[in-house]
Amino acid sequence: MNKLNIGIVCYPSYGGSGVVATELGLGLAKKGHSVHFISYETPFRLYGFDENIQFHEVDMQSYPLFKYPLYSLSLTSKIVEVCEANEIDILHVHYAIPHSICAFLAQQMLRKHHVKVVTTLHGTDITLVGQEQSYYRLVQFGIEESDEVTSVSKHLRDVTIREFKTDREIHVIPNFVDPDKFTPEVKQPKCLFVKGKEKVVMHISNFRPVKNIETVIQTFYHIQKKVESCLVLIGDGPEIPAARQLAVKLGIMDKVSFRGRIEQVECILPCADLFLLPSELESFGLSLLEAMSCGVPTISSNVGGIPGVVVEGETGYMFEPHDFKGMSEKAIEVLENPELHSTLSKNGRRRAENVFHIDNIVSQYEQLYYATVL
Ligand code: GMT
Repeated sequence: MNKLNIGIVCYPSYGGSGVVATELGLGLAKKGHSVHFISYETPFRLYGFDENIQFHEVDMQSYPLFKYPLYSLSLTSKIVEVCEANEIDILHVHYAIPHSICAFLAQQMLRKHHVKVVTTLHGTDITLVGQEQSYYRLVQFGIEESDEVTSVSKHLRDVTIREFKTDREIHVIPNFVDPDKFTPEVKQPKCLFVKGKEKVVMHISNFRPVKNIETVIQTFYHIQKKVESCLVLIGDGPEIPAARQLAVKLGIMDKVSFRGRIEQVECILPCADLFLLPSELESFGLSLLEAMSCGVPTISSNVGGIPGVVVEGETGYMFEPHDFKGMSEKAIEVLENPELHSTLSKNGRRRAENVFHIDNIVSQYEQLYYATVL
């Protein structure tokens, strides 16, 4: 098969859609395709050098007349420039808004270049932002006009079809993990977080309201009453101050460690004895999969696409998003029972390798691209 020239548009910030886009681009480049990332910053997991990868930064112009920056137009213009200069075959945009609309406009401008657009729906572009009245019709249009649309879970596909009243085909291609990168092998000394034999409970997210951080803190509050433990919070976002306040109010600040953004979470995840993710919305839950790949049992909510990732009682346990009582009781049981912990850990690792292996999923996207450019 011919190698393709692929443009990838994504948000570069700390969050699942940017991670998936970046890891996919790296995987495609490894297979010999030429990959061009387009965004306002280098995506946060894109580092090192690969001769098949280029990053193109969107140039933002300011002008006194423009009270608000015209990011979508600047992005469109950059897409056109990159496509023309690099004979892009496939433009794969991650997150529907505004990327699928910019891609559509760029496609119109590029008429003779025949660029095909693939849009991947990630979650909040459909379940939250896309539901805003001012964006709804745009997202609907982006979905209808893309040459192909994929979603990261069956649940998200079903929500999209229902909420956006579309009968177009949406391919489900799940998120993935590289099990050679996310391994159970401990790479950092645990003493970074704990002085003695305390268990490490971990949460990683972008600390947005949907992540339900209050329940993370409440759950840990009940865990630490029974099990000597600490809570390690990785990531940054608007809910950090409230989380800190609650930890202070509950008198557990000495056991809670706010670590901020960490680029290479694979170095730190294996230190965890348990991973918590009680989100109110989650179309997939990539951080759960990365924890599983590192052999870390998970306690999470049961919303959205999570039941497609976690196997109840085999790799972790799921509860209603605000059921901190149920979550903490189960967490204590897992932390106090080494046999149960080890079984969950092995099952999670096996599931990550067998069902969500990066090589299988990158091939699925590759097949879709070939079918689209035919
Ligand atoms: O909430 C986030 O972590 C960010 C958000 C995004 O679009 O960047 O994540 C969504 O996409 C991830 C990758 O496909 C999924 O794993 C997350 O479940 C999804 N988040 C939500 O649905 C809330």
